[in-house]
Amino acid sequence: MKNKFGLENQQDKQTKAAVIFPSLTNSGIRLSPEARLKEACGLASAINLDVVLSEIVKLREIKPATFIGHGYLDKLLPTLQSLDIELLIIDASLSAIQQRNLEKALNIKVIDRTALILEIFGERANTKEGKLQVELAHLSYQRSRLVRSWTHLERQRGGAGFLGGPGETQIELDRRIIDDKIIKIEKELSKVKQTRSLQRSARQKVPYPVVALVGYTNAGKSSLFNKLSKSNVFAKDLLFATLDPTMRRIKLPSGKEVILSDTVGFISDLPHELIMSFRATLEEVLAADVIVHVRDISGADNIEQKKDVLDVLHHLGLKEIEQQANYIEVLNKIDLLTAEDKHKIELQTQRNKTLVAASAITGEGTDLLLKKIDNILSSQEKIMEIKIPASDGKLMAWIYANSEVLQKETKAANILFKIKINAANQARLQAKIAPKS
Ligand SMILES: Nc1nc2c(ncn2[C@@H]2O[C@H](COP(=O)(O)OP(=O)(O)O)[C@@H](O)[C@H]2O)c(=O)[nH]1
Ligand SMILES: [Mg+2]
Repeated sequence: MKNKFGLENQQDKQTKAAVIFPSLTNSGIRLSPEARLKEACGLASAINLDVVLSEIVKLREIKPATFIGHGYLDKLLPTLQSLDIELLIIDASLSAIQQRNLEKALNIKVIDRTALILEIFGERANTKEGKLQVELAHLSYQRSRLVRSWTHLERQRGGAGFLGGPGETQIELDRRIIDDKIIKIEKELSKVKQTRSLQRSARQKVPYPVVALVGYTNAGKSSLFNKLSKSNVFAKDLLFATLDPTMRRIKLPSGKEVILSDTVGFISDLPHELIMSFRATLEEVLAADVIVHVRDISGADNIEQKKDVLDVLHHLGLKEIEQQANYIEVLNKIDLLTAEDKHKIELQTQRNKTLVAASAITGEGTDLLLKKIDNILSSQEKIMEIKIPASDGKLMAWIYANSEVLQKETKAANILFKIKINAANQARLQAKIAPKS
C-alpha cells in the first residue's frame, strides 16, 4: 500500500520527514528563522508526518540548480539515510527544476512550502467551495511547473501516490487537460458561490451548537482541542471522532453538548496563490455559534498574528468579531510566562471579559473557558412555543436533547411545547419544522 506521499506505507507507520528552512539574509520574512522552522514542523505534523530532523540552513544566495548549495547537500545525504528519512520538506518556494535536482542529489522525495500547505488544505477542506478552491490551487501550482502530476488528475489516471518517488517515470502532463479542468472548476465555483446557502446547510448538518477554534499554526489549537475533549468527551461517542478527527462532541459544565471544531491554522507568509483556498477552508467558521481565537501569548509575534486573524475573519464576513458576544480569545501558553508577565495577563483578563488566560498543557484556565462558552450559549437563549405532530418522535427527542422543556401539552394529534432554546438551536429547529421544499 502506498500512502498519500506515494511512499510505501507499512501499517499506519508515519512517514519520516526532514524539514529544512533555508534562511536568506534580507529575505524580508517577518518571523525569525527559528520561529519559521518551528511553524514548518507544526505544519508537517498537521498532516501526520513524523519530523525526525529539522534544521535551519543559512544561505548567502539561491543556487539556480538546487536552491541549496552542494556543500550542505553532501553533508545532508548521509544524515537522511541514517535516519531513514523518506520525505524532505524545504520551507521555501522551489522551481520544478530545483525540486527535481534535489530529489536526484538526495535520492528522496522533496516538496516545497506550497506543496506542503496544499496538502494540509486538501485534507482539511470540508465545504464544497473549500474543496473546489483547493483543487483550483493544486491545478494552478501544477500548471505553473508542469512537473509530474501529484493531484487528482493522476489518481484518476490510476497513477501511484501523487507525490511519487524519485526516479519514477515522468508522466507527460497535458496542459490542455489542466486548463479544461481549471475552467470546469471555476464554473462550478461560481455556481457554489451563487447558492450561498453554505451557512445554513453547515449549521443544519451538525445537530449541536458548534464552537470553532481558530488561530495561527502552533498557537495550541489542537492541544486545547485534545485537552478539552479528553475529560469531557463522550467515551462511546465515536461518531465525530471517526468521521472527522477535527470535530468532537463535548459536554459543557451546564450539561449542554457542543461540537468542538479544530480549524486549519493560519500560516505566516502564506504563499499568495493559496490565500483564496485558505479562506475557503475557513468558511465553516462562519457557521460556528462560538468562535474561540487561540493565541500563543508567549510568542514575540503574537500581536501581529492577532491582527492577521481578525483581518481574515473580517474579510470572511465576521466583521468586528472582537465586539461580538460570541467571541472568546484564549491567551494560551501562560505556563511559559514569567510570574511578572503572567500577572500582567491576568490583569488584562480581569478588565476584558472576552479574554481567558490558559494553558493547553497544564489545563489551567480551561474550566473557565468552558464556562464562558456555556454563558455565551445560554445568553442567546429564548423562550418559544411550538406545535409538533405527536407522531414525530424523532423531533420530540431532538427537542428534549437540545432545549429545556418548560411546558408540554397534548392537543389532539399535536403536542404544544414551551421551551427555552439558544439562538443557534432555534435556527436549527425552525429548519426542521419548516415545510420541506
Ligand atoms: N508550554 C506550552 N506549550 C503548548 C501549549 N499549547 C500548545 N503547546 C505546544 O505548542 C505546539 C503547537 O501546539 P498545537 O496544539 O499543535 O498547535 P496548533 O497548530 O494551533 O494546533 C506543540 O508543541 C504543543 O505542545 C501550552 O499551553 N503551553
Ligand atoms: Mg493543529
